[in-house]
Amino acid sequence: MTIAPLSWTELEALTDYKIDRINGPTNSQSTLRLFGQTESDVRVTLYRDNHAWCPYCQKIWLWLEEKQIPYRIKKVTMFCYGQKERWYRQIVRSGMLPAISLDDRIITESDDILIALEKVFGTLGPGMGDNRVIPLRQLERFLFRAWCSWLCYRSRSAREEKYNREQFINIVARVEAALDKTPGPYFLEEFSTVDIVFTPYVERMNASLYYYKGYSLREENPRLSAWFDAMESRSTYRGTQSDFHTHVHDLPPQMGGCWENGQPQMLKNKAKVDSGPWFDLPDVTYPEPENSRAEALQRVIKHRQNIIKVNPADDKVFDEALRCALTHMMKGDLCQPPQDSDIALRYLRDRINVPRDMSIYAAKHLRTSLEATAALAGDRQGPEIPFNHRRDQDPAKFAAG
Ligand SMILES: N[C@@H](CCC(=O)N[C@@H](CS)C(=O)NCC(=O)O)C(=O)O
Repeated sequence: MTIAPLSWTELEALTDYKIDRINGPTNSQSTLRLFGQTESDVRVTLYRDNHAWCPYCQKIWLWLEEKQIPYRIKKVTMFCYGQKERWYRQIVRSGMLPAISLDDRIITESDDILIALEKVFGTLGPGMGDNRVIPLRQLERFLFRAWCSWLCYRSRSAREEKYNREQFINIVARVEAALDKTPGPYFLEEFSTVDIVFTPYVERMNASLYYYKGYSLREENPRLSAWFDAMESRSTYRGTQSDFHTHVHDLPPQMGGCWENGQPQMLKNKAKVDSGPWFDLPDVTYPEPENSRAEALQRVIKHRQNIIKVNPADDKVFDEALRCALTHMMKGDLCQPPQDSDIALRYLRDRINVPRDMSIYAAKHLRTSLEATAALAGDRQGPEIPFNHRRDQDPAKFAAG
């Protein structure tokens, strides 16, 4: 039995999700963070990408959040998503992200930014130049390069694929050994800049190797697994954390390609990331917050006009289909969508961006309901997600917020 779709007014009544973007937990929608201080205390502006995707931006973002430095956020479009804003080119000619303005001085390059911030606001544990930190920063770069060699170049033979995998796993063993040197879960005695430096790419490695290579970094390495769990105990990290689907489809245009190895485990993992069940993925372990459905609902309601406008389906058809999916998400009962809305629902399922749009658990619920509802209409997939660019996600098509 299926139920009738709720109206937008009825759906609105089912969510009271609200966060304090300025002083509340880390979130990707803020344009000002004060941590209980006043606007006149703000000395820093962070320029970061609209999609909360850029790994080097995540480094600076996390650091500012951990140190609770009041700052403003200005969002900029990355080349692969759309047109770079002219005003940003006037500040940073290359258009590269991140940048900060610190007391009106523009600084680029994420490591230089951290060093400049440390000089003014103090370090987070030992600083970037400390001799406990430097070798670990180097290890992070070794890991990054081994990951790129395995993921971003097409192997010419099974032997080469195996070699690249082994090279990566050897460096992971060094990371495990480094984590093993301290009694706690972090790289040093306490949480520090080192954990921040490792975070962006280790998160992206976990997602991409699972999907393109059938290798589960987080599950196969106990110390890294404990490290991820510890990171997820921090609301700062949770606010910046992305999910597998977002990463695996954002990475190819940024990295110049990501190559599948076609092995059975890889194919299974890929199917799960693309079509669910999303709750079975090894991308998150902290307990799900009670309000994650309400969060997903609130975020869709807020942007529903644009979501409907950019969808390939007729507006009226998709409006009803979307309400069916949201009704399913909130009530748990299936709701028959209009004929031929399968493509439209899967188009949206594939374009939820975490954490830009919502948090990881909210996205899992929304993807699940979009898929369950689409399955009632048919088995057609939406248009393929582009591999060389992501202009299907051009922020210019969406209202700010
Ligand atoms: N070495 C630089 C690398 C920064 C970088 O590669 N940024 C990329 C995004 S992750 C970028 O801005 N690309 C231009 C664009 O995509 O618009 C740093 O550490 O800040």
